[in-house]
Amino acid sequence: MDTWSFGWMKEKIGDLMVTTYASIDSNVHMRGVLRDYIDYILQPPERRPEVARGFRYVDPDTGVELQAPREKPDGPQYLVSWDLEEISELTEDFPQPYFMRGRNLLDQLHPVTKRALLNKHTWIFMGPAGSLSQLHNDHDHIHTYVAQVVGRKHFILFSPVDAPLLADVDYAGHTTTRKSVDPLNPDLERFPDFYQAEPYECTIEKGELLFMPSSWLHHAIGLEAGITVSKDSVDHHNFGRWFQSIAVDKLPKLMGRISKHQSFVDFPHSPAWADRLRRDSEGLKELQRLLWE
Ligand SMILES: O=C(O)CCC(=O)C(=O)O
Ligand SMILES: [Fe+2]
Repeated sequence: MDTWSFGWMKEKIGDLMVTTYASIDSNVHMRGVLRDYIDYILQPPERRPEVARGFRYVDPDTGVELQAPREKPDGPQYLVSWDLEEISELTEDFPQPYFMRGRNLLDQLHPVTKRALLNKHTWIFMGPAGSLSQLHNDHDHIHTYVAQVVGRKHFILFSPVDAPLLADVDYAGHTTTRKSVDPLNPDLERFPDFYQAEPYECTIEKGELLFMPSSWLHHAIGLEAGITVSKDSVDHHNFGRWFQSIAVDKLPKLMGRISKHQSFVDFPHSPAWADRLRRDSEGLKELQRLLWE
């Protein structure tokens, strides 16, 4: 069986618990098993239930089960940014494309460092027709590629130069989530200069790959039931912005994560600040105050 078919996924990893969102930006989260989610994806839209069989709404922060979503779902259930590194036999199918081979800093980091500092860098997006990723740019100014494995997906991209016309952006031109324009239905009161921005549109099909350089904004919508894999990269073009983002802007978060990481916990002579942060959550707050106030 084709490894990357829905059938293979159901058979080999169908028991996995997954969390789906009502769009990349949604606070409506649902939890259930992958097998039931794939059945939901493959149902014709007119017969698709509101929630996949066996799935339950969960609180986005605590994961605790909810009777009803806290807001209206803005799209069908979407398995967003699922960590492909959980499924090691599949990760190997996604090396860097030829133009990034040997120059992606993230590939050269020790796996433990990468996990502790940076979390995950290879993602799957899986969903039915209509799966929605609202306009955003990616975390920490990474470059990314999206590889279409099953189905077709439509993308609208904008250059970072146009970002202020399309979204609330921070000092580094990075979008603040949930605040960008919907390019398919722009709110011209909030984004009066939307039509001055230049959109680039494309549809990617099975076997095609779209490379999105650091800070390019993108909006994606599934045209069919599909699977997309995306992989991050950092090279000399975005190193400065990436480093600024992970090591300066997110320093408190980063230190909290490092201090709790297994490799530090196991290490008998960890620095005093790491010990303190581990034992004392107030320590982290204090550090945050020091850095930000
Ligand atoms: O496929 C999608 O819905 C969005 C992909 C994306 O935003 C990404 O890989 O950065
Ligand atoms: Fe993205």
